[in-house]
Amino acid sequence: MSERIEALIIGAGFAGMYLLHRMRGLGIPAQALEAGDGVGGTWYWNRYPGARCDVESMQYSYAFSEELQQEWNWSERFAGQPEILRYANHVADRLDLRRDISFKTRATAARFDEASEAWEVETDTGRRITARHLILATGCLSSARLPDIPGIRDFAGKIYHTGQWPHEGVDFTGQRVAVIGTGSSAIQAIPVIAKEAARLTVFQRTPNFSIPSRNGPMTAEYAQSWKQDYAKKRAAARQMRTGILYHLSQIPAMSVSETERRAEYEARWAAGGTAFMAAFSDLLTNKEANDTAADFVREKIRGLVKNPEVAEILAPKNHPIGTKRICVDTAYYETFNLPHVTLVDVHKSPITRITSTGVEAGGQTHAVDSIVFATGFDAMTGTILAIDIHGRDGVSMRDVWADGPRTHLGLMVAGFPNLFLITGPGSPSVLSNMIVSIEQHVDWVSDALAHLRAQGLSTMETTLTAQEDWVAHVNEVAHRTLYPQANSWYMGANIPGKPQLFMPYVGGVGTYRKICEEIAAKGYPGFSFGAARRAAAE
Ligand code: NA7
Repeated sequence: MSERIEALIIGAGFAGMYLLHRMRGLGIPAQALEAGDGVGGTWYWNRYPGARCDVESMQYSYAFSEELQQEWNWSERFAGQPEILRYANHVADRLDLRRDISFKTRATAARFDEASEAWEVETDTGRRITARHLILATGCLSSARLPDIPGIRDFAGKIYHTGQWPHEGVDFTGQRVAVIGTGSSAIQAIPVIAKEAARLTVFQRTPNFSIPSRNGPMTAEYAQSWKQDYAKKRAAARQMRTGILYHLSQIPAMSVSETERRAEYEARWAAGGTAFMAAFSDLLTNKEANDTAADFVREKIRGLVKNPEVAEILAPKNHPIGTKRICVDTAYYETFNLPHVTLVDVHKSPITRITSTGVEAGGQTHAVDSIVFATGFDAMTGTILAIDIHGRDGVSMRDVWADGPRTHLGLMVAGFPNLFLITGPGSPSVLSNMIVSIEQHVDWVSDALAHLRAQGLSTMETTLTAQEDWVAHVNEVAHRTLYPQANSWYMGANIPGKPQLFMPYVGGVGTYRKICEEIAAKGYPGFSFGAARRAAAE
């Protein structure tokens, strides 16, 4: 027997939680399914040592409730994973969300039934749910990926993935540890693991640019400067390119002297964080400008790492700075000065296999007790396609997206009525402050459902033409930037065989919001609606 519900939400991270809250406000019966046994999404799964947000705490939080944002106190400039998870749990308690969330339940398949105009959803617990609306709040980085290295199963020690970290934590004291990968997760984890491990061997395939976080305790003055003016500051952040309020320079890098440029980079390096990339207006569009920022960071790396050969391996040269997710660290480069930390250049010495005792690379076996895979995710599409979704005429999402994701606004897919994506491919999503983008998407979807109700409509879907226009626009805007020059997970390049196209929308959070708002205000051009069958028959 299938249960019936008006709106079914998949995922109880920040998107799923806010959706539940909005649905209640609209009087739309809704429930959420969550694979984990708690709320928090990304922050529930990514419990690796050093996991921390790279958006400042005062900005990485919900803005929809003045009470919530006034009552919560962050302890650090950049909150760590445990604190963000505590915040998520606080919100779930405060809004009494858990009663509508089924934990340890993963959606496995969803089929649109044309007769009833509803989604029939299957789960791994055997529960079946029929829902008028299906909303995928599944996150952009939730399908952790182990690389296809032969012999992984032969390893006699312990294997971990940063994105599926054991809840009880891991004590590496006295161990020989390998970390494979040097993306954001590894860059955060390596300095912390190095403090415990007896030996740490880092396997780097592609070096990444990282900016010091300058993290520290939250001061009462700084917190107050936000809290007393939250509404205004949040409104300003929503108009920013990244959804983060910081000083975004309007000056092109090459329009100032080298001395001025350096001074600006030095100031941003000293201030710390991703605002480094906002030092000049054209760092992501002009290669010559970008080179000046990249050279500056490479110079810093050479200054921080004592062994010049190791520094050279750590200095990224194969992509413009910022075209792979810029990392934010605490003492990452300095960790390679420690005598028990070794860097292996996988580019020169490829990993050939995992043996029972360690990692074999470049003809040498590195004996270890534990291997940490910090090898990333099947980003943006992996978790959506893990659900076997069939829309009108039984068409499969996996087929429709065989050459890469196609959406209208990252919100809907042609042929899949009443299926909404939160921060889907084609929206700013991972290029932005995720909570800002989540709130905007949830509000847009909630308004759309309210519109359906008010008009007595039962289905909403994007037209194919609107979708194809949006896909072309996303692509065109991306190719005006340097982003496509990197083999990044934004491009799907980290998954062998995954179609390569630039998935997030680089047009900016403010611009994107305006487009979405205009569409809603004009009565949703580019979307088609179906009248409720019963109403039509009457
Ligand atoms: P990322 O950024 O995808 O990083 C994964 C890292 O793992 C990256 O350095 C990869 O090198 C490396 N990798 C992947 N497969 C292999 C194999 N087979 N051998 C060696 N190295 C490999 O994931 P993160 O978890 O760090 O960060 C994801 C996002 O989460 C981050 O941007 C934040 O938004 C939060 P490659 O670059 O592919 O050569």
